[in-house]
This record gives sequence, structure tokens and C-alpha cells, in this order.
Amino acid sequence: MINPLVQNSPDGDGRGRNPESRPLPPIPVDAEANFLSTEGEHVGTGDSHYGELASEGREAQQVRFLQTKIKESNFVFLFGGAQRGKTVVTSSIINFLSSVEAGGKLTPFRLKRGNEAGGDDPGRVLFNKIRRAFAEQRFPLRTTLVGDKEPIYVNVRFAPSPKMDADPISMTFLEMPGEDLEKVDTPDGGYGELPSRINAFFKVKDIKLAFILVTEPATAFEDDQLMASFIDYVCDLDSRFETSRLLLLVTKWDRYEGELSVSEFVAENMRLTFAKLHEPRHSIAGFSIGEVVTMDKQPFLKSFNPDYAKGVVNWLYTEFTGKPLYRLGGFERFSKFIKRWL
Ligand SMILES: Nc1nc2c(ncn2[C@@H]2O[C@H](COP(=O)(O)OP(=O)(O)O)[C@@H](O)[C@H]2O)c(=O)[nH]1
Ligand SMILES: [Mg+2]
Repeated sequence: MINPLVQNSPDGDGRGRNPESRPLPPIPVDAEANFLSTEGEHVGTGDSHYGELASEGREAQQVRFLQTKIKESNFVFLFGGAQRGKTVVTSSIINFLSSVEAGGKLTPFRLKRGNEAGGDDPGRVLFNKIRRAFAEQRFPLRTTLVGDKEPIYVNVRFAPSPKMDADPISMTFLEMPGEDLEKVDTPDGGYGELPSRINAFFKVKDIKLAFILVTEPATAFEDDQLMASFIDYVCDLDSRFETSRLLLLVTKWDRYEGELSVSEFVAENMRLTFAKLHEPRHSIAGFSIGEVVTMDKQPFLKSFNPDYAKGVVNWLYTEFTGKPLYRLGGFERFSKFIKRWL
């Protein structure tokens, strides 16, 4: 089967060579702050209630807190506007890793967040909602954060079966509303800023942080500026991100009716982003949850396609461990090799 995450990989190590292919005490808790709502409006107090200094102090506190947590997991930062399909990418990965085809065992775990005292783990709640949505062939509902807007951590540990001869991996998917992420870009051309709880992740030394940029065919053109601003934003915060490998996913690819390959599509519709990704370490790929039909005006998942999720898992595993989890097929390796020299 052709892995949909096309990466140009002549040496077959799964690393993309070409974009074509491809201890402070816990922060005080307000009892409501961990509430996770999956529908409705944003009701958070947000950063605007605090002065700039207070916000800076909280960010520094959050950075110190995260610094004590980084050895426990690898963090996955999905960036993109609202409704682009970020939560669905996370959901598809969880669904794939829970299946026989993944070749191992997936278990959720808890990673305490800065603002948590105990009680329900919002990431675990979301994990269960994701599984239920899949069982009912629905899409997960919209995620909104309230309180101080710390991202929700969806924590999973994947233990490959012994015959796969690969190390277990812990991953933390950061669930954030697109409305917050969009603040990185200001329509009037000013300098955008992300909320401090999000910014903190870019300031933690030695954190294992993988970036996945998410757009969709219908909005790729308008998302171009946003993606480019985000890449500039993180590199400006810390130059170590200049060497990060990025994965751009054009999701809802099942809806795309044109003739272009994913990278041709991105080259044409996202000129700024494509220019930034035009280095061999980055990857571009289509993504889809599977076959989606509309019933009573609601999207309904007719069949799940594990191939896209498998491709992204392989990219993440390679990013975090330096080795792919799944071997690519011989034909694919061969065809990539040829492509590289064309
Ligand atoms: N056809 C299709 N629709 C999708 C796909 N992924 C997401 N969607 C649709 O896009 C909506 C928003 O997805 P979601 O992941 O919640 O977006 P987020 O706001 O970026 O997290 C979903 O409710 C679906 O209707 C996909 O792969 N194919
Ligand atoms: Mg979401």
C-alpha cells in the first residue's frame, strides 16, 4: 500500500528530504478553569483580564512548570485556524493506534497541567469523547477552552509489539482552539501574539515539540499568510526553531476535486508557506479521515481510512526517536529514489 505521507527518502529512513514527497508550586487553580466544553461559545476569561506584567509572570511560571514535565512526553503542536480539522487529525491518529493494524497497544496516561489540582483530566475526557465519536461514526464536537486557556493535553502511550522491535513512545497532543491560534496574525499587518499559555511551549528548553500545520483545500489560500506568520513567529521567539522539521497537512483531502498533487496544490495556493517549506527536511501531505457523507446536514464517517493517520504517526515517531515505526514498502522507496534524481 502506498503510504499517503509522501516523503522523499532514498535511504529509506523515513525522514523527508524534499517537501514534495511528503519548581514552582502548581499554578493556583480556579475550580472552573479545567472545564472543557466541546460546544458553544468561548467563555474564557482570557488574557485580556490581566495586565501585561501579570501575563508575563504567569507565562514564566508556566515555562518553569513545563520544564519539569518535558521528560514525560513528546509534545505535538497542531497549528491552524478554526475548523480546519486539527482535532480530527488527533482523533484519526488515536483511532489508528488503537487498531490491530498499528501493531501495538495504545493507553492513555495523565500528565498534570500547570493549572490542575486533581479531579477530572480534561485530556482523558476528550480521549474518551474521541473514541465514542468514532464508535458512533460522528465527528468530535468543537473544542473550546475556558479559564486561563491552557491547552488540553491528550496523552497517549504507544507500546509497539515485541516483533516490531521499536521503543514505546509517549505523545501529548495539544488541543487548542483555532480562534486562539489565529491571533498570531493580525489582519491589519501588525504583530500578532499568542496567548501566554501557548507561548510557554516555545520557551521551554529541550522540550520535544513537533509542529504540524493544518489547512484544508477550501481555505488554503486564505491560510497562507497565517501559516507563514506562525513560522516567522516561532523562529523569532527562538532561533532553534529555524531548524525544526515541519509537516504541512492539507486535510479534508477527500473533498478535493482538482487534479493537482498535494505539493502542486500548495505551491499554487500557498505561495508564502510553500517557499518556507521548500527545504528537504520539511514535508507536505494530504490528509483525510476517510469517506465522509452528509446525513441530516451532519457529516458522518462512512469509513475510516487508516493510511493517512499511519503516515503521520510514522512522521511523528521519526521526529521524536530518529527512526520510523513502520517500514515503507520497497516500491515506494524505489519510486522516491527515482523522483529525487529527476
Ligand atoms: N470531509 C472531511 N471533513 C473533515 C475532515 N476532517 C475534519 N472535517 C470536518 O471539519 C470539521 C472540523 O474539524 P475539527 O477537527 O473539529 O477542526 P479544528 O477546529 O481544526 O479542530 C469536522 O467537524 C468535519 O465536519 C476530513 O478528513 N474530511
Ligand atoms: Mg479542535
